[in-house]
Amino acid sequence: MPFDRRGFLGRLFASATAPAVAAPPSAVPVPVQTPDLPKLPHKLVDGVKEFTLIAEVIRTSICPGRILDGWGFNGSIPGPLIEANEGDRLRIIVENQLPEMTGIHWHGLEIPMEVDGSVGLGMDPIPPGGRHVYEFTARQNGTFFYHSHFPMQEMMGLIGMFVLHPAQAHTPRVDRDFGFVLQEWDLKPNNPVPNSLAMEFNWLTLNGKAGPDTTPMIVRQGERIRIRIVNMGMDHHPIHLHGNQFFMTGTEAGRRPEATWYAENTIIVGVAQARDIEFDAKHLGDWMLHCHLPHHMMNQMVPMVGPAMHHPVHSKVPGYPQDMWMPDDEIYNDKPENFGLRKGWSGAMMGMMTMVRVVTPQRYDQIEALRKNPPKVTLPKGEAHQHQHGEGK
Ligand SMILES: [Cu+2]
Repeated sequence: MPFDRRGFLGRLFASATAPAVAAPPSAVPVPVQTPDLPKLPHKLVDGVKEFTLIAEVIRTSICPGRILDGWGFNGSIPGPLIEANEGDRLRIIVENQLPEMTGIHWHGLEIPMEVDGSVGLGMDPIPPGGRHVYEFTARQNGTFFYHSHFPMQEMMGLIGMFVLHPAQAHTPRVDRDFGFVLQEWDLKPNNPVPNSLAMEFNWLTLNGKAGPDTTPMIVRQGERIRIRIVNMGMDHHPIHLHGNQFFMTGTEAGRRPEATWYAENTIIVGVAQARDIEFDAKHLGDWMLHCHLPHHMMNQMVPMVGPAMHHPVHSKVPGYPQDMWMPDDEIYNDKPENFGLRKGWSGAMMGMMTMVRVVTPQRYDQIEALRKNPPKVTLPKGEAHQHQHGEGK
């Protein structure tokens, strides 16, 4: 897509000169979709939105056959999305079902120090079996996150996205709003417990899934899309979108002025940062969205050591083998969002990788029908579809 200079300058000009006109009431923000991740429910108690966040040990699967025994929230690694509005009074009850103390920090929020969650400075640690009530008014909007304020617990998975919506949608209003949490895992063979001391990682996930097990984003051609990405690992991730230029419209500190936007197709999401990108989905296609670090586009990397490296083929061709191609479509084709993908598609999807599928209205309706009435899933042998809740009790 060529850079749409006229459109960009037109918007820039308009934002610089047009009087501030309040958006119509229909322009409320669309809810955020986090593929493969649940949303944390809340109840309204005397005008306060009350959430219960349970830190616990969780067994999950990041790819068929690859179990992760990590730590997360409410049965999910990363934790479920917390979604609320600017101006809301929030009460978040954190229950610690971990075998050790913890404390949860609300990253990027301007709130009193006593509820910031920095253990030691503003509060005591929450002991195992204990609970702590955080209550504050949300005075910002944007993409934030929550995480354990103990670093090794972060590396075990205790992280989640926290979105605060403005009262009226930012302009241009998006039709769809997606959110992803990036994580890294060092999983040794035959050990589902991540090595939290690692500096190198062999499994890379988006919302707790490695490609091709990540669920694609489905959008209709012509819609405007926002994707929010949060990174809480050891590495910075250059996230690349195929076939579409986008604008970075927000950071972990909220919305950026439109005059500062410029076109990109790769954006570095640094550690502890959030990045919002937006684009008009003009081009039909199954467009990859992935970290571009070569190692992060892989699953189950292993060093080239040991007897296998002395095999005759290996000694004739130094460095062989390197890349692999293991399409296994049938494991994933039961997922409605994968309907209609080209044969062999799963061979291309690994590691920190997902897709934006820009589809025709007809294809969109087909996928929607499948989502409402999902096909019967036949899981292959060895599939780890376990989701044990509350193991840490
Ligand atoms: Cu990366």
